[in-house]
Order: sequence, then structure tokens, then C-alpha cells
Amino acid sequence: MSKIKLICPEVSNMPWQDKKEEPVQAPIWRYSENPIIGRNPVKNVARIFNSAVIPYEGEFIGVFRGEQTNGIPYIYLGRSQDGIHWNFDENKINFVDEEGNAFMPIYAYDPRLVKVEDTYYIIWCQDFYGAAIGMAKTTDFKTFVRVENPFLPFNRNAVLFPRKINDSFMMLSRPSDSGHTPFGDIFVSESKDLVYWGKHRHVMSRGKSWWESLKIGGGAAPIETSEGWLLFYHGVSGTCNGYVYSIGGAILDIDNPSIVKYRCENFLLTPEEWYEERGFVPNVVFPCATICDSATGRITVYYGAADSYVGLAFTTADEIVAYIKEHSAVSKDDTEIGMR
Ligand code: BMA
Repeated sequence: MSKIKLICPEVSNMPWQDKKEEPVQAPIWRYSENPIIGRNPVKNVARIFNSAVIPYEGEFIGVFRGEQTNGIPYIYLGRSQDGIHWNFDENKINFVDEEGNAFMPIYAYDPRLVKVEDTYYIIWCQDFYGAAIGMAKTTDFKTFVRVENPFLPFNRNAVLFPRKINDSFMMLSRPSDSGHTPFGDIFVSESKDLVYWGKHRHVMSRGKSWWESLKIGGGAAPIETSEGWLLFYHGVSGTCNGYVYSIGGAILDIDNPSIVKYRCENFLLTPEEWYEERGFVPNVVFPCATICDSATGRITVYYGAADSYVGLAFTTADEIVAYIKEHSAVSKDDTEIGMR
């Protein structure tokens, strides 16, 4: 039994591999068979990465960033019995408007998939006179209805919380510019109806640690735990040879997630393996989803690698929370409510 409680369903068939004996820097270890999705996984799709999955009807379903052979990213649906081996639809997801008319974005990337109450929400980056956040909902993974774009441009990185907080939907996002933004902090916004978003609060600044000193962005949907919201996010370092993306961890206040309780000054995962260091964009690990099992406290992280592959990494609630607390370094910017 884990000491730290995960407040989520039991998922006894989630992908899992025990920790190996050799020392790892942090309490999170890679799947030995990574990457789980290789090149050219679907007709007309050269690479799948930065993708999100969720348990569904005893199996797993996911929304995948598919880089088409014309170079334009779209979102593809995939299904899996074990969360490791995936079958993808050959056609990209067809989004419709409330009336059922086709309503496709020009491009779509970095999807997150979050269940709130009985509805599944997809949140991604798309064109809205510049890079901005798109959102759609589904209850059956057959019809995908786009809802209002939550934010003005520019913003390329958003993820919903898996439940309402104080009766409001909550969304993390990272306002940006239209390019490969050389700055960026995480903010949280709330909405009663998923149409009007407001009460914007600052959550975390880019870090003092050099691995996250350029910008940060929300990664997987926050995980509800007995210590607060466990957030796996990405942090970027701007080296003389380009950006390096690592995975970081923080714990946000359960009732007011603009307050950071603990923030790990060390990265949890940084590019080390060939599939993370070598690819379309080298040196990228980019988390977009987790699967958790409340019975065991196990957590599996899905991350994009080098903008080319999908990898898995594992941890437990006890190990990750203890590590984040042990190495926590929060600044005033993180610990205040974030209102000016
Ligand atoms: C970011 C996003 C991610 C990508 C990363 C590294 O700006 O576009 O999709 O993984 O850059 O290229």
C-alpha cells in the first residue's frame, strides 16, 4: 500500500515494469523496450510523439500527434489493449462544430486528453491567427465536437485539471509568442462553462535551475494525490546548440493550484537515450499524459522523445512525492497566489 494516495480509478492492467537495480538519477525509470512507437507508424504519418492516452472501457485510447508526410501535424486516434502496442486510425480525427458541420483546424499538435466528469476533452495547439489553444469534447470517441478556443493567441501549451476545483474547470497554460518562444511561465485560468475563462493566476516561473531556465510548460494533466496536485511538466534550457527539453515535477495546492507547495530543483528525466537525443528535434523529452493506479500507487508517464517517438517511464506515488519534497526549492513567485 502506498502512503501517498492517488485519487483516481484503479487501472490494474496499466503498463508497468519494475525498477531495475542500476542507479538512476531520479525515482523515475524508462521502459526497457522504449520507444513504444517508432517511425512511419501510419500511412502518410512520418512520426508520432507528444501524445496523450487514457484508460477506456477496460483498455486504452489515445490522441496522438501525427506528423504527416507533408510536415503538417494533426491528431490521430489510437487504441490499445495494453497501453504499449497501439493501433492507429488511418484518418485524422474529424472535428465538427456544435451543429455537426466539419470544423477542422489548419494544424493541430501536442494533444492532451482529460476526462472531467463524464466527458473526455482534447486540448491542443492550433492556428487562431497565430498559435493558440484548441479544445474539443467527446463522450464516445466517435464524434468530436470543437468548443470555443479558450484563450487568445499566442499560447501553445495547455492542459485541463481532471476535476472541477471549487465548482470551476481549471486549465494550466503557457502564454507565448508565435515562434519558438524564448520565455514562458505556467498560469492557471478558471471557467464555469468552458466558454468564458478568467481569474487568471500565475502558477510557476521558469526555474532557477538551469535545465528549466528558459521556459516551462504544463505537461500531463495534474494527478490528484493526498499531498496536492502532482504535476509533470517540461522545462527548457537554451544551450549554445539549441533548446533541451527535460521533465520536471511539482506539487500544487489542492484547492488553489496557483500555489506551488513543492517544486523539484532537479529534473526528473533529461535526454539520455538514443531516441531522446537523436531525431527530428534532438534532445527532447516532453510529457503529455500519465496513467495511474490508485490500488498500487503506480504511475506511468507517456512522453514524446526527440519529436520522433513515444516513450514510457515509471514511478510510484511514494517515490516521486518523496523525491520532489526532498529536493524542493520554491520561490516567492511560486508560493504566492499569483495575482497582481
Ligand atoms: C515545442 C513544441 C513541442 C516540441 C518542442 C521541441 O515548442 O512545439 O511540440 O516537442 O517544441 O521541438
